[in-house]
Formats: sequence, C-alpha cells, structure tokens
Amino acid sequence: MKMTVLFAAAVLVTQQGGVDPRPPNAKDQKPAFEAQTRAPEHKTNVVFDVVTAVEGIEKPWGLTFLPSGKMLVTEKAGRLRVVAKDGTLSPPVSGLPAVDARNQGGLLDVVLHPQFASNQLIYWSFSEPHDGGMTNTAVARGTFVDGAEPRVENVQVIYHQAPSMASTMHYGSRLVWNRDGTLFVTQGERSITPGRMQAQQMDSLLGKIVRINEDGSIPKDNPFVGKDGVRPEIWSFGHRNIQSATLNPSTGELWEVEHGTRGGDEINIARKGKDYGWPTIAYGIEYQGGPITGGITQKEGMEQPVYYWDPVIAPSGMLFYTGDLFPAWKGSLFVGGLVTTNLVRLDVKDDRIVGEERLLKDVQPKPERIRDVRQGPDGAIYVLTDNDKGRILKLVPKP
Ligand SMILES: [Ca+2]
Repeated sequence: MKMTVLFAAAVLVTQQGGVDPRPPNAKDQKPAFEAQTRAPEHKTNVVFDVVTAVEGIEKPWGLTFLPSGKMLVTEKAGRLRVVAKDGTLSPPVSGLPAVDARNQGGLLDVVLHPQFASNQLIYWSFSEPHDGGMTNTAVARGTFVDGAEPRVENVQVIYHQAPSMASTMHYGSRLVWNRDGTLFVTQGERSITPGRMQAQQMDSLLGKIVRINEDGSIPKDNPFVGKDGVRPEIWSFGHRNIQSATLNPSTGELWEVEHGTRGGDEINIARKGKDYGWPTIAYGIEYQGGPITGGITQKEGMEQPVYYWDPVIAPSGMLFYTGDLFPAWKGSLFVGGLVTTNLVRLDVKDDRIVGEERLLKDVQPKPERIRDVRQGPDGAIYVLTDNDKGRILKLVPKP
C-alpha cells in the first residue's frame, strides 16, 4: 500500500513538473503557454551562509537602505525604526500618521526618494483609518531626521486609495520609483466582494496600480488622463493584491507578483493602461472551492500572467539581483514566500520564467514566512521574516 502511494506521488510529480510536489487546486486548468507555471527546477547549488543581521522586530513589512549604511524597517503595528550597522534598533521614528493595524493593515512599505541624499525625503505606504472602521491604502512622505530620537518632519499624505472600504484586507502595497521619477503604488482590491468587483471598474482605485508624481500630483502622460469617468491615477488595472513589485533593471519595466486565491498567485509585467483580468479571468479556485467568477483563465483584451503558481507561495517582496557577491544569481528574480516559508528564485529569459528554485527551506526556527527581499549596497541579499520576533536575514557567500 505504502509503495503504491509513493509510486503514485512520483508519477504525479513527473506529470506536473516544477519544484512544487503538491497537486494543483485547479486540476483541469491549462496554462496559456509553455512554462507559464511549474517551470523546470534549476538548482544553482550556490553555497551561502544565512546570518541574522537583526532580530526582535515585530512583524516587519518593508526594508530600505540609507546612504549612511543604516537601514529603515517598518513594523506592521505602525512603527518605523532605524537599524544601526551593529543591528541595534532605534526608538520608533516619531511624526508618522496613525495606521489601522487590524488584520493585514498597518505600516507597510518604505522607500527613499531618488534624491534622498540632497532632500532627505522618505515615502511610506500604510492603511489609513477613518471613522466607522473604514480604511484605505495611503502614501505619505516626510523629511527624515536621524539621531538618538529620529523623526520625520513636514509629513504630507500624498495619496489616498478611493473608495475607503469596511475591510481590513488586501492593501497591497509596494512603492517603486520609475526611471522617469514617477512613483508606482501597487494596491489591492480589499478582498470583500464589493471591492473585488471594482478591480476592473475605472472610476475606482481598488485593484489598480497607480502612478503619481513625487508630490502626489498626476503625471500628464498617465494612460487615462482626460478620460471621462476614469481615475487619472490609474496605470494598470484588474489586479487582486500586490505585495511584491520592482523594476526589471534590464528593461526598466515594472514587474509585480500578486496574491491569487487558492492557486492563482501570478507574476505580471504591469504595462501602461493594460487590464490584468481580475476577477474576470484567474487561475486557481475560490478559497471555499469552486470556480472564480465564470471559471475562465483567458479572455481577449486581458493580459496573461508571465507566470503563475498553483498551489500558491503567497508572495511578498521582490528583487532582481544585480550584485557581484553571487555571480550565479545575476539577473535572477527573487520573490518572498509567506505560505511556503521560503525564498523563490526564478530564471528570467525574454520576459518569461524558464527555471525555478526554492531557497531558505531549512532556516530554523520554522516557520519563517518571508515578507520582503532586498539587495543591500554590499551586494548581499536581505530578507525580512514575518514574525512577532521577526528578523533581517542576510545571505552572504560562504567564505
Ligand atoms: Ca491576472
């Protein structure tokens, strides 16, 4: 009996391919093109050490590097902290507006302005509280003042996702600077059905990636500027919940990974004015089982994901590696896995995924959900773990 089960499992893995031995949730769905899912496993066999750079950070969410060699790290509960080179955490940076930290909400991403060295501006995203438990994703900026009691000054909330919803889920959000100096804000559709149904509705900012200027104004060359009934902030639409995004350094395009339901996490290249399909088309099935919307995965006029996972990884954090410390990983795309508690490495060729590898599978103590992944100025890979006593792990080559 045991032999039979093992044999059956082995056959299944062979048929399905890819790194994940689990069967798909949507057994009858077919990818739109070869290797759109379950790309062949590609082990790079890079030998590296995992160093705990910092520990004791409560539910860290976003991480960025200051020119001084220090780091800024957000804690979901609403605290921003400065991490000294020796790993000590500052008191919370004062001056940030309140967040609604229920459920998936809180203080989320943090980035420096491209000219931070001269203007000391930092930007962060968060879930903004309103009366009656209504919330929305928002983006603020402020002048960062370091010191024994660090603070932000001249704080302005430059973007509010609208409408606010009575939901504590699917806020997105990552902040990514475009090469032209505009800022992409990736968002979610707030999970509840009335939110989900707005992801392709153009008078709503739910389920959209928006593109704004550094002061929150609208770039004149946004795709829907001047169109009646369409929010001019919109860059792309039909998204579910995007917690991973970065520019592809070789093309300058915005890559993102969004959470699907059971079996629909997907990588997209978010292009100007395009419709990414949610909730009309989707891979996977509903959480409670059964088809999503009409149960279709393709439709004319809607973009196909570059890649999808069924079962899901629950993605958060994203990085194209460009450093010199790991030559074998140059050009690799890294994505954090919350559910899979590992770091996903992908081989990218001509805007397609051609190989997959799972790293950090053996990091103790388990489980260590991966919330963010960044490249440090030293070329090391930094990983945030999503725990009450979260850590910043640093991947360095073994000496
Ligand atoms: Ca999609």
